[in-house]
Amino acid sequence: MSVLGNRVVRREDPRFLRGEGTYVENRVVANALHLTFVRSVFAHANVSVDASAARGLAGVQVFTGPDVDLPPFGPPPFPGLNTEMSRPMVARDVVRFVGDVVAIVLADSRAASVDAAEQVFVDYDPLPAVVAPSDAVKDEVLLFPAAGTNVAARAGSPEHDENLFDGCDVVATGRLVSQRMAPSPLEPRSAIVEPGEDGSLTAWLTTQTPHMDGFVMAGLLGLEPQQVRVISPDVGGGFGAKLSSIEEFLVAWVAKKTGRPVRWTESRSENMVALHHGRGLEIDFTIGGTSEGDLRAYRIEMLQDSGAYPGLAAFLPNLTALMSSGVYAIPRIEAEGVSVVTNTTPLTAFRGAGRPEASQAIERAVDTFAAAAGLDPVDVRRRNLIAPDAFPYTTVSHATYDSGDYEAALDLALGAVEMADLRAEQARRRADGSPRQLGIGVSTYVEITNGVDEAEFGEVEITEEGGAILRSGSMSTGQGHETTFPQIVSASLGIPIESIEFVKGDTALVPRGTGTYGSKSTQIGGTAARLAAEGVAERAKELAADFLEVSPDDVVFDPAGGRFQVVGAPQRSLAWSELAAQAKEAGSLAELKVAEEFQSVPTFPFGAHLAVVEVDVETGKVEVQRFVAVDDAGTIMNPLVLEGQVHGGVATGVSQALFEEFRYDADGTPLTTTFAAYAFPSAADLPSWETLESETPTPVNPLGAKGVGESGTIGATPAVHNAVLDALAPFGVTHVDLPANGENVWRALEEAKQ
Ligand code: MCN
Repeated sequence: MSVLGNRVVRREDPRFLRGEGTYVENRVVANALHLTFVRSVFAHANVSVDASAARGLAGVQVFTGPDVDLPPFGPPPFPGLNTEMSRPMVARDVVRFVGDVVAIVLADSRAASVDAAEQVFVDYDPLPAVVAPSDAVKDEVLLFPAAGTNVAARAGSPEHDENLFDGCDVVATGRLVSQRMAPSPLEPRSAIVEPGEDGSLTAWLTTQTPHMDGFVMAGLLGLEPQQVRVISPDVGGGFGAKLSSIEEFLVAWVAKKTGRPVRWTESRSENMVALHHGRGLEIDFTIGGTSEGDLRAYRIEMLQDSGAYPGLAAFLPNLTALMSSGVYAIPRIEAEGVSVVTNTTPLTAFRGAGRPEASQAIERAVDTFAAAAGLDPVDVRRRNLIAPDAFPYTTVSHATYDSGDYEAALDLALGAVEMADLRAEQARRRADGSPRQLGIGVSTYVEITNGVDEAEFGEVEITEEGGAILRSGSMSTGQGHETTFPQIVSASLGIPIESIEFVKGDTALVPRGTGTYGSKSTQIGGTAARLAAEGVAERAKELAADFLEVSPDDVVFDPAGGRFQVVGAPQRSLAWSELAAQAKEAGSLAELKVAEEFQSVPTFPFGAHLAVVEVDVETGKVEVQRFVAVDDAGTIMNPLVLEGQVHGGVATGVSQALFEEFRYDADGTPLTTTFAAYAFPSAADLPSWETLESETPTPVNPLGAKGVGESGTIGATPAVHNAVLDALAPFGVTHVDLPANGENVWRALEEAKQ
């Protein structure tokens, strides 16, 4: 039986559980300079920097804006982003958020560099700050006066069809604010950059994208790409936010400038303001349909907070628009988005990136419509789901879904609970006026992985012992690739996974790669590994035929046993170890090395989540009592790893529904910069999830796999949000802000009373 598809225990876990992982910060470097960034404490101000006192300290060097001869860091190369809003690598005259870099301080120890940073005096002349996107869009206070606007990008079309809701008996409106979140990886960012004598650099980075970082770093510093080696060892979570950022490039610039190794590790509070945030999208929705429950039209108007410098988030409303139809066949959709800069931490991709927002909006919209029409929200969903025989299916929002069975996923989730009993218990509590009301919420979702048709690299090489080395351009920041990728190769070669070395995250050892984001690794990186393994098996068959002195047509390869067998002669066969030994002797071992690149269109994972919550209507406190998750990511490589991904994803999704929100005061001062103030949940705050398996292969890659790394997050938030509102329905509450817990629930109840 193939190892693929089995619950193989993660190979990397013993290392992590014993504290034996190797992170950037663990690296011991002789003679290193320790870097501390001096960061703005004002959200918007003109600044002048006096570094003379710090520069007078023994062993201390300081670089301020004018010292750093690097061009400003522009928005990523997505269409439509305003290029007049670039970020100076070190602020010169003006700072635009609390956390903007104003100076770089170097010393021989971390303590000395932190102390010296306190001797850098920054004179702030405060400017009015604009914090709310709804204020920024008025263009009264401009972050980039030369641009003449705060608008960083637009999505969709501003044109409205006056007749969009024609023929709708029921039209409902609502608002969804997908609040700003701090990605909060367990491991904050670290960078060590070591200059070589030949002018090259070796950069140890906590990153999801080593190859891209090396490429950008070389370009910025005027080096050839091959002069920069990026090594990304174990990474303690990325969640979308550990992409190229200015800090790592500044560490590299300083290392090149001083000729000494330079190291930097951010503190938790620094990470909370400096690592880019996620979400921050406001959506006003209108949904219309017939009184029987057929959805006919849907419109969303989006306002995206991009933070002080437009990054990936400024582009994300395009993705939200693309996925706006969700799992439903809606004949008319309009989506319009505006992204604005504000005096806050820049926003980027965060687990789900654009797709959670789409599903949060459509799933709230469907429940809002059902309430307005007096229909059961599950019935409305069922009535409008895209049928299983309709794939490939192109939505009016221009996404072509590859495969799916949305009703089967919904039925699976519903089948896990006794809905009649739950509704009876809910009715009993409503009738009794119990302070602890029950709510049941459902979401059915679809998302997009490998959203921009990317390609990934994979190479398989047979070792002289008959094991294999797999080199992958994908990167793992906790997703378990060290287990699942060798499983894929093992299934094609019959070499046990223990004998497959997995190499990733080092640009000197892996020639190309895109890294990890958009839950694309398995479908493209995994497929590249599979194709490379098959290529190796093909070549090996020819060598085996040579050694066995028969024609290649007379050799069959048995991938289960890892053996090359002469047809009709059971005693004549070669195992990998025998083949490799003979190939080595014959000087042909190098032939057993194949590199592949696999490119594909996106895939569309889907699922259904169901939440049962108890809401204390006196305090607003919400507790999740049950949570059922069906997440279909096509063919499953490893159910254990997949469940782990769903668990983590659901935790993030539930946490957005109930706990986390990054907040600022009206002046742009962040209020939630520690885990004491930012409600990041621990395992104790979250219930056990019930995950149910569903497997609908995609036709777009030979593995049949879609992505799963973000799915749990995308389905979970609206299920919990809907459940809380279901509990509050008898009180006349129709809207509660996220996180839908505590104060926000209490406020919604108070407002409804009035
Ligand atoms: N898998 C599987 N069967 C499938 C699909 C995936 O067994 N049909 C397995 C894969 O082989 C892989 C894991 O599940 O081991 C996730 O695979 P995939 O969905 O292809 O996603 P990526 O590996 O590209 O991971 C990226 C995704 C993203 S975008 C974020 S954000 C996220 C996430 O993964 N960040 C994470 N999961 C995370 N998990 C951890 N621990 N830490 C993060 O930072």
